Parts: sequence; C-alpha cells; structure tokens
Amino acid sequence: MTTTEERWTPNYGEPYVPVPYRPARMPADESVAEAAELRERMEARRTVRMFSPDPVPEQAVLDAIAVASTAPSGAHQQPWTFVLVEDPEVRRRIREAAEAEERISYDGRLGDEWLSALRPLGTDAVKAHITDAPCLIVVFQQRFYLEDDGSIRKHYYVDESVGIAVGMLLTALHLSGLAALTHTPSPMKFLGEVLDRPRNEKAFAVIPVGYPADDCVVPSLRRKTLDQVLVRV
Ligand code: IYR
Repeated sequence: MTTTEERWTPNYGEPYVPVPYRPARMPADESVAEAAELRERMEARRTVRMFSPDPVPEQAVLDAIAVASTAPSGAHQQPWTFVLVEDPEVRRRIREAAEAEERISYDGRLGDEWLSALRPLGTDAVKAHITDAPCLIVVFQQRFYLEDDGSIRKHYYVDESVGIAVGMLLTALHLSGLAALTHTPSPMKFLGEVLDRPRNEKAFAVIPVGYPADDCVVPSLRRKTLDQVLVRV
C-alpha cells in the first residue's frame, strides 16, 4: 500500500483568507448546449455488474479520483480516502469476504420486503465483479481526523461529503468511458481489515471499474423523468 504525498494537515483555527474568484462567464447559449450534451451522456450511464477483465487506462482512473476529491465537504475537511485495488490476490480476499456476508444477507438477513425490492435488479450473493473487473476503488469515510498523537478532531457532514464525492467519481468515470458499479457489501467492516485502514476510516462503497463484458446485460429499468423529480415553486 503506497501513498506518495506527505500527510495532509488540517487548517483548524486558521484565519479566513478570501481570495478573488472570477471565472469567465459562459454565454447562456453555450451553457444550454453543454448542459444538454451532458444530460444526454449521463442518461446513457448504467451500473454494470458484468465486467471484462481488460485493463483500463490507469491515468483515467487516477484523474477520476482526483475529480472526486474536488467535491465540496463539511468545513472543507475532505473526509475521504480512495483505495485503488489492482492486486488480484487482494481482490480475491475482498470477494471471498463480501460473498460470505452477502450469502447471509440473501439467505434471510435482508428480509422479504428488501429482497422483493432487489428482484428487478437481478442481484444475488455472487460478486464476480470484484475479481473480474481490473480494479476496485474502495471508498472510505474518515469519520474523524486522527492526530499523530492519537487524539481526534471531529469531522462534519461526513456522509453527505463522501456521498457527493462518490457521485462525482461515478460521473467522471462514465464521462471517461469507464463502467462502474456502486457495490455496498454489508456489513463492510472486513474492508478496513483486509486493506489495513486506520481506525478513523469506515468503508463506504466498493466501486469496481472496467469495461462491460462482451455479453454484459443490465436490468431493464425506468428512470424517473424530470417532471417526476422536479417541483417548481
Ligand atoms: N448489498 C447487497 C444487496 C443490495 C442492496 C441494494 I439497496 C442494492 O441496490 C443492490 C444490492 C448486494 O450488494 O448485493
């Protein structure tokens, strides 16, 4: 496991230092055209559960993670860690542990109502995507900041911040031509153990990244229309 940069130090208690922000304003017609194109491209995104083992361009994945890390966050604490897992042996261990939990879930822990909600998605306890996809991004929330001396500092709005970052990650991956799955094995405690994460980090999602398998299928789902999700006042 490698981290190349020096450790981030938070800026608790530092003064407010406003700096100018004057991005060039996009002409309205360009905004409309950009938004329409983005909408069309994002409407084509699908969650993929059947991956090709073909490798993906690593720089595209690193850039997508960098995009995710531009997300806004509570008190700008950026309470996230992205663990990029390519090692097949580590992926095998994650799959084994995830499937052990999922078997318990699908064999009854979820309950009938939950299982019936999942039926149209066709999911089950077999998590081949963990070892089929060429890489996984395991996202961790930093529930609090761990000082070098072991003391802790609070983090704020961690769920919201990491949720926004993951949304931006999925968008960046899709717009870079890569397929992904938001997988939430439950419970996820084993991820911190397998990946040897510090005690302030809690697993949030496992995101296999790759290309769809040649024979990939996805469930036939209906998205809500704009009218169905929009209320105007
Ligand atoms: N975590 C399980 C079950 C599951 C739950 C929901 I909500 C989903 O949208 C999909 C799956 C699993 O990964 O199979």
